[in-house]
Amino acid sequence: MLRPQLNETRELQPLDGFWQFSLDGETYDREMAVPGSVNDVFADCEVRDHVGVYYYKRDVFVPQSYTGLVSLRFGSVTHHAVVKVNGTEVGRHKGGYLPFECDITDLVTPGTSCEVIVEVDNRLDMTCIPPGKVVTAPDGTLRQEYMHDFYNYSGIHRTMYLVNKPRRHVCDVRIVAGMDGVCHYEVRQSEPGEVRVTVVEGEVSGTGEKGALSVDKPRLWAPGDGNLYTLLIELVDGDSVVDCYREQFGFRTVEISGHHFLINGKPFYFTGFGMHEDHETLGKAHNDVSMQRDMELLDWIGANSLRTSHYPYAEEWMDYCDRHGIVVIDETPAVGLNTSVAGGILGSAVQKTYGPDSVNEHTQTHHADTIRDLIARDKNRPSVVLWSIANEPDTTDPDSRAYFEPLAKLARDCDPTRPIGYVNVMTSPYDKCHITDLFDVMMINRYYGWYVDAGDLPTAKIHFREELDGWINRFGDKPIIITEYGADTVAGLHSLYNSLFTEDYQVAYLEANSEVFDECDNVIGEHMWNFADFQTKPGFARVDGNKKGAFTRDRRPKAAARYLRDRWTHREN
Ligand code: GCB
Repeated sequence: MLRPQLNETRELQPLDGFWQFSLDGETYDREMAVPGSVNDVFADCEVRDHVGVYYYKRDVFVPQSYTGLVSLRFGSVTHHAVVKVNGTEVGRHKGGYLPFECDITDLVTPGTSCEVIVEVDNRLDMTCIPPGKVVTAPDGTLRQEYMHDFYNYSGIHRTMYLVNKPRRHVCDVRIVAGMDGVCHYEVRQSEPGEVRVTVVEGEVSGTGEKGALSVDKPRLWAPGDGNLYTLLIELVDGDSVVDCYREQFGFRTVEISGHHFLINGKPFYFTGFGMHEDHETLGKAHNDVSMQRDMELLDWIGANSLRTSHYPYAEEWMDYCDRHGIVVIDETPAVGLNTSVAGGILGSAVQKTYGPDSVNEHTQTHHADTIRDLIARDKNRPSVVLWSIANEPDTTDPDSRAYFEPLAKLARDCDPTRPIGYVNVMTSPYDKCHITDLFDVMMINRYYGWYVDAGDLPTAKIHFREELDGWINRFGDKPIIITEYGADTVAGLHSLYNSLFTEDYQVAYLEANSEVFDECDNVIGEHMWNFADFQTKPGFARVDGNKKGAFTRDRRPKAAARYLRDRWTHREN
């Protein structure tokens, strides 16, 4: 899906700001800022603990110039949205982290205003990605249960726009551009007609919906070097351009050779983090300044990459990574497909993961939608080098194969140009996992020295080495990325004895893990869990959230941040 754009033929207007807000759709007695998570804003718990639907309302002025196709475009609404204009439903969307658009052309009159209501439902059930379950408490109120380890923030999380585009318009473009300087493109337009395409910086043009343009001696997009080009697409009618769209792309190749992950033919070693969109008060809402701060800290610490754990991040993140040469493992919101995992890897099996009352064919259908939509959104981004189709699903159950095989195939069909993977959980080791052979890269989350062998780093190292050997022996010479390893750490807590939860232990833990990575040629990347402390659902295993950050939630460095900076800024890639 293309992002809205302001240009010669298109207009847009952000609808950020204060909306009227209601819990019952009748009494609008509060206001709520957009974009924002609703949960940490109000001083009382009524909104925070509300399980169900809530309502945003405002009048939106449609400018006189909006005479084309007028739509409302949402970056993300978590988790379900029903959109109404002047009382008529114009669209609904399931899934909290991907964009959608509602056409409102026939319901609005340019030069007048209309009433927009967005009904947001924060409930997760087993057909959702991520899945969850609503239960009724003894006092009759509802509780949301879920199996992932981050707080269920909800709301209109990203900027929404009022958009005007020409009736004949560019619907989509797919660009594949490698080191050879050839930009293959395929444009989809709303109705047939003449198409002109130009690589602006390369000064080469062509015509037709599909073709290839060659740029002489292209400046490659590479890690740390976000060289971007612009493909200008013009829909032509006689002498006039009826629509145009500019899509940025980069010339680069990604491939796997043995255990190497090659970017532009050179082995790449991933340093960085699994992250979260998570901040005090903002919750999961996108904010440019907060994001920029995170990116600056990534640069300071020597991270060359990140994983969008555990859902697609705002498009602003992806733009930034494209521009700055930050390598991205792009993940769907499929987290928590595992009944034995409740709150990180703690917890015990309550029921079988795959089955009619649990993760089922409806979950799989929606999971497929998220794969399609994620790839549709990010397919032209040079920063994205690998699709992660799930985090820590249960893959010990033989039924996991029937669930994942079609999804892996779908991801490959949607994008034959990038490798695919899924992130493996510690409770599904090499001898129990039923799906790893379906993927190109082994991504594993391991907590030796924390969830197992806690406090005993010599034993942790032995166990970790044994497990890595096991993966290589069973699945052959494939790349392994350690997508999570970490230890909860209270900033400011110290000990001479490497006691758990201290900054000293976190550093010792990282040292021990790093030693194991450095001995194993197949390990081609390390993403520490997590970049920063983040909010989780309440539970005895979490003291005001997950504390595995290299930075605190307000982005102050722990000792671990300096350790990683030293390690990562001194390594050659
Ligand atoms: C994991 C999960 C992550 C948790 C982490 C933890 O394996 O992927 O979402 O936050 O463990 O800290 O327990």
